[in-house]
Amino acid sequence: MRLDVLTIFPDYLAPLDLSLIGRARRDGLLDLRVHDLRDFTHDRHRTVDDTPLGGGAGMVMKPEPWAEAFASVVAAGRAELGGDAEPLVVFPNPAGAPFAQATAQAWSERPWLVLACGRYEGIDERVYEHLADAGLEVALASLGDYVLNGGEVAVLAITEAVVRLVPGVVGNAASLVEESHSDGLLEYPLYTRPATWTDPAGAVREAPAILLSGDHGKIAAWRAERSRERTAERRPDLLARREAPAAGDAPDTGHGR
Ligand code: 6GU
Repeated sequence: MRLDVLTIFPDYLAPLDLSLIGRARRDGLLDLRVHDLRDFTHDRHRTVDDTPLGGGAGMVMKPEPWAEAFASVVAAGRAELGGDAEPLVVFPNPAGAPFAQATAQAWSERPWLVLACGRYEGIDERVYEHLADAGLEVALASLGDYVLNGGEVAVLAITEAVVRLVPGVVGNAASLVEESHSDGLLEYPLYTRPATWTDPAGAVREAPAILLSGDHGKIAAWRAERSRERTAERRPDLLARREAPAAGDAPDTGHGR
């Protein structure tokens, strides 16, 4: 998979050299390039923002550096990936469609994502129109109902959620099957040795005996029950949705903006 990240803070993406993502890059499973948006400016101050037309607080990202950056990154990607490769262009944005596990799954099956980090109050709206008119597929994705200062932290999260689903990145693919959200429920509680543990306060804490029974059918049933119970308690919205999926629940898979 190829990932191009556009940002005015390339250093923010340094953690993508670490851990599982770093190993995927070194193993050739992930070709990740980070580009500095300011490299696509032409003035002495490398200006990427200006005051909002019509007035108001904060600054807006200028369209010209974005258009130049996309032209460059998309042309390079097409040349390197060959003939018919086309990117999905993702803008992390609190006003986007909710990014969910199904979004991560869909995007992990794509050959190429361009992740564009906005800052300040946002990006000039004409950039989105221009990209759509140029025939690019554009998606706005939100991590949740709160506001970050820019798209960089969201890109770290989206990249990790997506890349770990690329075949070969997580060594034991079975570990992706039963985790939280893979079936719309939260994961059951986990235990390891010692089966009897005395905590620092002196309390003796036993792991559930059924997990030591060796009866795999009973263990699976117990875990399914705990998943359901935990989801009802912590995320009743997920249970309701499983029973009656509503319009707007369908995670965005990359169409529209
Ligand atoms: Cl994707 N971006 C920003 N700037 N803020 C957010 C977000 C994204 N998701 C939640 N808040």
